Amino acid sequence: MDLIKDGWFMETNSLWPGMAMCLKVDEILAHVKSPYQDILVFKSTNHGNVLVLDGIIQFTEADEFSYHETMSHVSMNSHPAPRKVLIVGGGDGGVAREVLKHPEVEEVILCEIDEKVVEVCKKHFPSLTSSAFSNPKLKIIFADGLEFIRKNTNRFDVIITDSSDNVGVATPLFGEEYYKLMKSALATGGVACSQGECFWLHSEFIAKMVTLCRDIFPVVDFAVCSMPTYPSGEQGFLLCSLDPKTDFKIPVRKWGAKEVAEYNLRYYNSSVHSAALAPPEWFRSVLHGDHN
Ligand code: SPM
Repeated sequence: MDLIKDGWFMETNSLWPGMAMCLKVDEILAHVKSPYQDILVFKSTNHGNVLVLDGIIQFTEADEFSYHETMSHVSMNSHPAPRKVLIVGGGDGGVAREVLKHPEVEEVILCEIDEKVVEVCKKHFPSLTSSAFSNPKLKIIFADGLEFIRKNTNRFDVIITDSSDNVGVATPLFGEEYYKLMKSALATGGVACSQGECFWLHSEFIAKMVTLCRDIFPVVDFAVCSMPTYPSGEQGFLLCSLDPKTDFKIPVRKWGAKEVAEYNLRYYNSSVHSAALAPPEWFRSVLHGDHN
């Protein structure tokens, strides 16, 4: 795969046909093949260091906080007491960094399949990894996420699946079996949040996932955040709750100026939380199943 040409990294994929994100490369910092995927880290001229897995940008240092804060705080602040948290994927440490800001948290298990991702991110993304990976509440397990949750029942208050896209190594994390296993691994009233692709590009796929989840969980919703270096500039998150009373639009704990300062937030606050759950009209009909 020729990822870099004339000093530009170009991200093309059949998941976003007819478009490409290009970032100008300053320096290649790492390029290794793990047993699972091709891992590239480069320093870009304008967006900081960039993590690329199998040719797909996972994040840039310039906008990672949008993805990681939304995924973590929308799910965590939708649960009344999130003490035990499982992160599946997320070997870059971004979600762990955010989840560990919640004072209620007692234990976080990060289950990452690819040890090499953790190793590379420790070296090149200290702003994501350093606080989280030195926190005694965090335990990293190198294992297949689906196999790990299969062995756990009634254990976690929140499960966050921070996977790469629905191709290659992450595909099982988008299937019915995985969602049923998550339901069993969640404790009473548990909340699950998964990387949910992009509503501009994958609305049919999202509608299918929402239907699948509604057969398993009493409450299902979808949040979005702005991600300027992702195709179409948006990222979605699929949210499920075992508690029929959960309303994802209304955070259980309100985070305003005090928490923004205390937790060094750059994207999330309670207004952003509710806005993330307010779909545009055309997508609302997709979510409610009355699309053609
Ligand atoms: N911790 C960050 C991991 C990011 N996971 C990938 C999310 C999928 C985004 N899809 C589009 C990516 C295109 N660059």
